[in-house]
Amino acid sequence: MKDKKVALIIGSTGQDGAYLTSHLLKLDYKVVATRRRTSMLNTQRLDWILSDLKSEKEKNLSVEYADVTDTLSITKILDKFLPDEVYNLSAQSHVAVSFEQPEYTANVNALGPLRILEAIRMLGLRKKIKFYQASTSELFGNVLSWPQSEETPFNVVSPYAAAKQFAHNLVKIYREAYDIFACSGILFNHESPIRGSNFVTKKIVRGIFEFQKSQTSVQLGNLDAIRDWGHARDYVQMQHLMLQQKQPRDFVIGTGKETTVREFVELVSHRMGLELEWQGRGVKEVGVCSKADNKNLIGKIMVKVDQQYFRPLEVERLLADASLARSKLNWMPETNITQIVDEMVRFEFKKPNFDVI
Ligand code: NAP
Ligand code: F7E
Repeated sequence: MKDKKVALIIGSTGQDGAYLTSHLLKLDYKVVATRRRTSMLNTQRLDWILSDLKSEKEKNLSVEYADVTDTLSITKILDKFLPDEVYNLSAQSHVAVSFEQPEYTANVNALGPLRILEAIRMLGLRKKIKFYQASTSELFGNVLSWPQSEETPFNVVSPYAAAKQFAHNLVKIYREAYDIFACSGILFNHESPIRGSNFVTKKIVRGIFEFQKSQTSVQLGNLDAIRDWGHARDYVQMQHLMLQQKQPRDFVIGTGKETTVREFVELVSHRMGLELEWQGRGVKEVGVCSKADNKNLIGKIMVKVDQQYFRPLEVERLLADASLARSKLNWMPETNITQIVDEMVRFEFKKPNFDVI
């Protein structure tokens, strides 16, 4: 019998890590999934997504401590499990937080992948391991052309993106200098019910859910930012497909559809049976409830703009051209924005405050 492939997922407790772990277990991989030592439980997303995979999980999943700021832990885990595929999904992934903690962000997002690639090289595993790096549409930053493809020049505007650009360049350098099968997925925003609660989509879904219950308003920053939002479940399939190519290369992944933060608020409100009217401008803008079954909600402020959620520099508009992924890997996103909203809202009603321990 052929041995199972072994995949190491660094950052398995995050949104993508949980979906990818589930996807690879279903594809009959042995999965080594890393978690960080934290003072409270941090595996609830992984546990939730694997709850229907009990037997695969017991047989084929090993959850291990590792941290990309700790070279020894990375070297040890590579040496112990000798994986066929390594997915580096670890990051300080919040763009606004990267302005508050630029050094930490660079340590995790830039030096983290460096430590992994060097460990692969120094352990003599460069011919065995295929490496995936989680790159990002934030590399396009203050974008220089629309829509953005693999050919679009980068123009980063945050410490997060600067660190990710270092990692992106490094992947190319290790591929060319040492012949390591290494590639980067330049992924546009992707969401899901298990999106971290301080990203705007989850914050909106949770905020409007709370408004319905207790009439508290949700405070947001730039309502006019435009994003190309897809579903994490669709995007992790692409991460795996990228490592099955004959030759390593980087791909842009997105839906090719634009939505503003404001429109996302309207979609979520509508899905919850509410409508709102926008009043005022700039930091004085509010969204006032104009339709609801519960008449007590009408006239109440659902959404407030708050200066503290604006960033020192903003990525205003992103839109993917993922035609290379479509033609070379036969990949298409399966979930549209209305379905994403629907899934996130249904989850919030079933499991309010899921990630709050
Ligand atoms: P996420 O939910 O924030 O997950 C990040 C993961 O990295 C978590 O498992 C986290 O552990 C782990 N981590 C953080 N610091 C670490 C360290 N020092 N050592 C080891 N692990 C560490 O992010 P995501 O949305 O799943 O995104 C996955 C990757 O794709 C990230 O690299 C992100 O930058 C990138 N990306 C995301 C998007 C998107 O829209 N989601 C788009 C483009 C690129 P804890 O659970 O303990 O915090
Ligand atoms: O912001 C605006 C904000 O934090 C989206 C990460 O996964 O995708 C993500 O980064 C937009 C921005 O995601 C609030 O200014 C308004 O324009 O949900 P976000 P992001 O910054 O696009 C990329 C591709 C990654 O790689 C990252 O890892 O929404 N916005 N009001 C707000 N954003 C937040 N977080 N909170 C607000 O209150």
